[in-house]
Amino acid sequence: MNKILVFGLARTGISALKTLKLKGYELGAIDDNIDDEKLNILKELDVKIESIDSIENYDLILKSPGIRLDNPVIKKANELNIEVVSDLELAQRVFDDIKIIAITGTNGKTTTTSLMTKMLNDSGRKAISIGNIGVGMLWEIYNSDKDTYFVIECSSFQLESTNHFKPMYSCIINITPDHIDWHGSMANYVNAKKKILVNQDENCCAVLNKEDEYYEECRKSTNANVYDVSTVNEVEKGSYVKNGDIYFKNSVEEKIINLKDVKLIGNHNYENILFCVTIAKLIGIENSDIRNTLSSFSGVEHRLEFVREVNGVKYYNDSKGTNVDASVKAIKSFDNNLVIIAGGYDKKVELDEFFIAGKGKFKSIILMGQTRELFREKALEYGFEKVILVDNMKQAVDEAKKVSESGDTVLLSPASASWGMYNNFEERGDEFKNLVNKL
Ligand code: UMA
Repeated sequence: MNKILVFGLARTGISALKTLKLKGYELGAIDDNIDDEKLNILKELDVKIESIDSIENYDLILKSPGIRLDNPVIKKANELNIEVVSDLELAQRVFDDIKIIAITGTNGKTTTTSLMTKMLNDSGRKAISIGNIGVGMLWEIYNSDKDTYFVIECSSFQLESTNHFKPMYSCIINITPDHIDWHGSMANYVNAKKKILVNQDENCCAVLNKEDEYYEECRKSTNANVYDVSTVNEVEKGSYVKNGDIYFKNSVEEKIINLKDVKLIGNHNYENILFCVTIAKLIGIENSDIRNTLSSFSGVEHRLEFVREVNGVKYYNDSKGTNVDASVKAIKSFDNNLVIIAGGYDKKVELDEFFIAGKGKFKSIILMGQTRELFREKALEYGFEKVILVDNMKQAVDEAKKVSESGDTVLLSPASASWGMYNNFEERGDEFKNLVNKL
């Protein structure tokens, strides 16, 4: 593996090029949308730009997650038997013996990753959050000390292009329909997620959600030492909620904290916490340190984020609600009188659960983006009458202000990706917050 072709020149690609250059690899780069900025970076790094006709000169291709497997370059690489991997896989090949806590799941990845990192840091250990959380991982690892824990948020896009990835600790928080447009089927999506634990052995630990539909399937796919979490029932080995307290049990049951002392709210967040508690205990973090972190951690931006109260109306930004399940979890965190803003890029998933969760809660439904007509049809099918279609976020916020009254909550939780209107959910959430702050 001496000659590496880096495909995609954004966060993943640039982070990789800088690292691999210093590590002494022979490098080339390729991108379907090359521009002056990218060319300048390549010039600075002294890396050659390649085309689809010159890929046979390389031993391996590093694929950025946003490039589909049916991209012509990837198809040609497959024909030529050139291995194609994501940065998850490459990180472990380039750096020996790194301490990886790999976290995946349809929802809760970012919260769990951030909380895990904070728990490690608060206990005096070195740890950073990398991966799908927004940070190209190779450069971060290169610049970190050897004893650092790398808490990696792993997307299905990154996991699907791994072959030997073997983290010391893995977590699958939950698996519900998402990215079906990308993976082609639910089965393919589940298989991508399972890649986080298929190579783990008995020296590794996998933490799984006992209440998840795919729990058994995941459990059967790994040789790791498995720990369970559940907010519903006691588990034999792992973490659980019982009578309002969080417990961890390996051989002996230990009470960790009462839920009243935990800052995050919502059952989905309690699940996220149980994953972190389990890993923390396995690493040897003291209960008092775990408690300190749980009583101070208030969550991440764009996830059920309170923005402001205007004339008695509370505005929440849940732009990270990029799929139905994430938005259902957000909706369940409120009682009623919700003015919901939804819609965006079409991921070809069923929308029913969104409206089932909104029954008796949605006062008005404001819809935007590519999926707005699909949402409207479903809303009418489920008997909702106040449905408003808008063209952009400004109109959405203006309409929300018009239809809401004191005591209501306006919630942006689109149940759709932001693509088509924005580059990412952060931009969408930022625009929402700016508009709300100007009301
Ligand atoms: N490109 C091509 N051909 C293509 C597609 C893209 O050449 O067919 C090029 C583009 O011109 C661009 C680069 O590839 O230069 C973009 O690659 P990318 O989309 O993978 O962007 P990165 O900045 O490297 O971001 C990726 C993740 N993006 C995706 O998975 C789509 C980021 O996740 C991640 O934070 C980052 O790596 C660092 O690890 C974002 C995301 O939206 C947050 N993830 C999805 C999600 O959470 O739902 C999975």
